[in-house]
Amino acid sequence: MSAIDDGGWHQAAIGLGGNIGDAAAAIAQALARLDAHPDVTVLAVSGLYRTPPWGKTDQDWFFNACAVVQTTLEPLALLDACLDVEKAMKRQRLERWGPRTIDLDVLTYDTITMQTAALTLPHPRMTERGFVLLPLADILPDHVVGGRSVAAWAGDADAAGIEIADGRAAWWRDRAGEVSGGV
Ligand code: PH2
Ligand code: MG
Ligand code: MG
Repeated sequence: MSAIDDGGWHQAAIGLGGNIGDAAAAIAQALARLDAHPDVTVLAVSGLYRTPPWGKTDQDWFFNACAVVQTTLEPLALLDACLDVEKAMKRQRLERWGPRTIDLDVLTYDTITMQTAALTLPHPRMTERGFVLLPLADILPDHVVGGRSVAAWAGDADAAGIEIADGRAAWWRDRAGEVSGGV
């Protein structure tokens, strides 16, 4: 598909979260690691959100944030870059939808829809998840997913309990330095 293989820049949204250890610092470090990738530039980061656990509710609250990145990587290569960040940070995950130190999910990539074993775009559950939609609406409100804007989805989302923990634009640059270890 030439829209992907043209060697140019593409815009993708990434969702980040965690609820083991200092998850806010882990999200910040993950963003710094992504930004340090030669083929990925972080363009915008949402506020840092504190969110009640979704799906599996008997676990700690999460920190969540979303980022818009510019990339020359194709979708599956961008997914690999995200998984590489999780691996480099020695991600711990106990079970599906359960506690984890850091999670990076590719949410959208340009306006592409695709369905493979490794990656479905847009992320199949993003329109049900307040912890994704509220932060994403900070930075990509007009982006259309499933026929509606992110802002419209966010307006209808279950926002119960979701709080902004840090609304400063550069919150992640401050906190990325709190965790040692290079890219
Ligand atoms: N991630 C999950 C399952 N549930 N709940 C919140 N609040 N935040 C998350 O990032 C999250 C979740 C699986 O990826
Ligand atoms: Mg996830
Ligand atoms: Mg994931």
